[in-house]
Amino acid sequence: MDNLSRPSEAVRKPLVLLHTSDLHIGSDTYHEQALLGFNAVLDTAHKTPVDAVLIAGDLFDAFRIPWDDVDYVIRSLAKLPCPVVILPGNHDAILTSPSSLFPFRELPDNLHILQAPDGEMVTLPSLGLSIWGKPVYNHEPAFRPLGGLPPRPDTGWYVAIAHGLVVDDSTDLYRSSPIDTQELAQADCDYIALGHVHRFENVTQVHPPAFYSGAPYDTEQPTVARVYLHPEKGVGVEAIHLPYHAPGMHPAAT
Ligand SMILES: [Mn+2]
Repeated sequence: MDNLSRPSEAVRKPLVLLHTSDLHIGSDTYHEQALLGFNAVLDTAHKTPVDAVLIAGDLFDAFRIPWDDVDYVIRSLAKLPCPVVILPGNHDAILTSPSSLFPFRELPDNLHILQAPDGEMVTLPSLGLSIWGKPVYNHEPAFRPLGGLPPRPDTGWYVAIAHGLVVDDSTDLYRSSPIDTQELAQADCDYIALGHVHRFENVTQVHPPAFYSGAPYDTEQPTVARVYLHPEKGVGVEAIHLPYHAPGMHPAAT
């Protein structure tokens, strides 16, 4: 056996990912709108084929929200015909507290919640896709959402998920959960799926493509991002505009 007999890098197949964030289910301020936004994301995932759904943080709004909301969200995600990878954001204490999802006993097989404080990798062999993310346990300047991104796996596509604020330079590092432009530029992966800012935004630093998906409600331009991973054409990202339901508060980042 020599090196030549080893299989080369697994063939990357074209994939379509649906990238969302900042749904804030259970919000006191816009409870119904949050559910409408979530439903719009589900509709998008059901109507057009997607290989995986990525939720880049703030799926839920707070630790104490109606259990019916949690139950509805988990059961709805379970009905999607693809894997769902969830990165807890700074509002998602319900996802990082060991016992809070206990009533489910077992979570649905297609649900992957990245809970390891130092970051966690999910590998989906059937898709040839690895996804890494570090959940927000402490929303503070010392927490670096992209810090410690592991080296690229040997095979397949590699996507990072991060929930935090992209800052222009080191003078902005007093902000909580900062992601600086150097980290974006140096990340050795194929796509960075971002959450925390409630608007669709391209923050790519030459490479790799890095986008905020925007929120599916709570903004006059609700969006979800569709990400195309193609072995020859490269990576493409488009904003899918969702219905606008009602006026609400418009925080740039909460
Ligand atoms: Mn957030």
